[in-house]
Amino acid sequence: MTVSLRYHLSFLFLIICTAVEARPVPVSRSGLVGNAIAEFIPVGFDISKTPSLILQKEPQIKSSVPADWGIVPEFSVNDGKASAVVRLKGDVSLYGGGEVTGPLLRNGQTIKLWNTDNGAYGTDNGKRLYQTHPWVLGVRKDGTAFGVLFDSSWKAELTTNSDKIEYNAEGGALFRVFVINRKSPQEVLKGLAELTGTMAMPPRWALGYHQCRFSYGTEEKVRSIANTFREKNIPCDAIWMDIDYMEGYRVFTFNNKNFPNPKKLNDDLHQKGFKSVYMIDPGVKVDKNYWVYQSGTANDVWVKQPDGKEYHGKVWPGDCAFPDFTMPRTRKWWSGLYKDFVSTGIDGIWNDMNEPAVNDNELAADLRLGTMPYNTPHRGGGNLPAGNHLLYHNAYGRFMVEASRNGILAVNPEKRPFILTRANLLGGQRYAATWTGDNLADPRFMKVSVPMSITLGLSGQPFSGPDIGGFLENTSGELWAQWIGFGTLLPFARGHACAGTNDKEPWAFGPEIENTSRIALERRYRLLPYLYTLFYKAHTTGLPIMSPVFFADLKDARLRSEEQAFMLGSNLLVVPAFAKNPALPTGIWENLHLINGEETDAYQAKLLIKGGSIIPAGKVIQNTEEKSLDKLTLYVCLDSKGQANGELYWDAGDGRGFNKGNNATLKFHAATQNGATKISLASQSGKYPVNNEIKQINAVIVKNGKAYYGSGNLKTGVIIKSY
Ligand code: MIG
Repeated sequence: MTVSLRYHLSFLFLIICTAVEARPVPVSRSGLVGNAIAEFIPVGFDISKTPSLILQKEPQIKSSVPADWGIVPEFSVNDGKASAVVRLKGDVSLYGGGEVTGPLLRNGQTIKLWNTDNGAYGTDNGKRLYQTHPWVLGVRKDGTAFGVLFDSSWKAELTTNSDKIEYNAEGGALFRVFVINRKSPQEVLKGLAELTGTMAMPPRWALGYHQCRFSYGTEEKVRSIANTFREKNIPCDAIWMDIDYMEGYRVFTFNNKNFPNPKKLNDDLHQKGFKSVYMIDPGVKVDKNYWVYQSGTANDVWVKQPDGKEYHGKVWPGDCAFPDFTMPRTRKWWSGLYKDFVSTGIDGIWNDMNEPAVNDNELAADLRLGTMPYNTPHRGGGNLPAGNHLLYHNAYGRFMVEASRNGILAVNPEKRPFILTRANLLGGQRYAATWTGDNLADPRFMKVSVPMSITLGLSGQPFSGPDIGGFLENTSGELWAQWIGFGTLLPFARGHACAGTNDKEPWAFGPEIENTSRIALERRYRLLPYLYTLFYKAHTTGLPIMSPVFFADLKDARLRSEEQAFMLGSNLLVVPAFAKNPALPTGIWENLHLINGEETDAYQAKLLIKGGSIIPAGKVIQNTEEKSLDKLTLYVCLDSKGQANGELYWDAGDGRGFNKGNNATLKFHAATQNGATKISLASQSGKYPVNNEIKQINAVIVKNGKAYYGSGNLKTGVIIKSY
């Protein structure tokens, strides 16, 4: 090749590269829409083409972005695909991205935002899970922080490198970017909640332990599981009905043979202090004699193919039609389906397979999508444009749970709905809690469940947890014991098992591990007052329930990637038994023992209470309907000045009264003088008569590994001398 030809070729190469190079798109408008929250709108952004499916409400620009703002997105269109880049300076720890596997610290990670039924997700195929959270949290060396929200639901890729955050959509429609720039990650997460809303306050029973299996196949089996919990005094609040309760997997039906009397079953469960949760999938069996299919057809709610024919995909029942949830009338219709169903006394709903997952194995290998084809049209309506599946796929589950929630609320307006969903979109925390899908009974999945749930909390979704014990494959007693030893301390605590696997109830692994399970669950129930307080905080502010350890000390660089241990609120540190050399915060932290014998059980996570804090704990109860607060125990760990503070939030546990002042917040304070510590009620607000429930208070000061006891009541406080 001559030099000149080579020159010409490289010149040509350059031209080709420039042709597919990103076309920069300037910002047309930007401004502050809230306290240290900036909105950046690119030229050509059209809200009627890219509606926000994430934001809680349309923000208003109030003032201009300060000149020293620093975190500014650069928009471009690259080969017809919209993208945004945020360049970073200095040392920044990156987190977020919602439901992800892999490490807590996300520097150098890429994920696909395309909700996918990705069971047994591993380090290789786990770049793409069931949910979409186009959100990154950055924490600088000094502890100040920022968050970047890409307000788009398109199929996309999100890369979090130390020098830049990149979001590349697979569609051309430009989208907005929101940047929150505040003094701490906690403040940034509050900002995220200001934009996208918070988790609705769940009913208190949802904080209890949940027992599930695919499936407890008959009413008798459900009853015997429930009875065994009570006989064995193992706390539990809910039994779950997976798909086999249905008639041929037809949603909103009951199988006559195995579930002949769901009303009676639910009543009986209630009698014993259990709640019932039933699964509902989006796929509706194509069956002309099935009322849901008939009424969906009559209401013209089904997703259609580009040629106008009804789209059918295979799921459990065989050929299914799928509600086009982008249409307001579909959501209304779907809400209405819950009326008779929930009226049988159903307490909670589980929405699964709503990525939507479609079994399309019969398609050619290169078309195997596991969902609808990309060009499947969705009709939209209301504020929503018509758009194809690439735009709406990631919002399918979110629209479904919004409709489910509204339907359940309409049946029982005085009850707090509880919905668990597998697929969701950032913002969807307003409608449903989540779990981390089909994990494997394997220590690797046990360990990764910690950073997974922390990351969900750092992405606006505080109420999550894994299938304790692992869903797929058999679980050994050793793995179960390890997992339940800390799994009961995650926000959502449910044991689950796939069809064909061994029994995975707390007693299934012999008497010793049964005892380990009991202790682990009793610890959770004792912590209910503290947990409930954290849930309320999450509901009102958007702060996570489960947090990374570095939240304890934003300036301690050692803690930034700690992902074995975690925090519950800011006063309790949890160190799972599997943790090897976890990086823990400095300062005063004392061991907290809640249950006799727990300290000798090697499977129990270590609990550490922070110096200067008071943790309210209840008594051991078998379910959350039982009164927990008498006696109330205040665990106290004094700071170097002999002081401590703590808080308890309480209300009726269900209903909407808590929103109208029928709640109680008690603040406790401990102060030390002349060797005696007085622990007392410092303030009380709210109308809920919690004082009737707390007749006695026990206080326990933990210091240098020893415990010192005293008792009193709300009026007298507690005085502990000589320790
Ligand atoms: O194709 O309903 O993730 O928890 O047990 C599997 C049966 C469908 C997937 C869920 C799992 C559930 C299972 N479902």
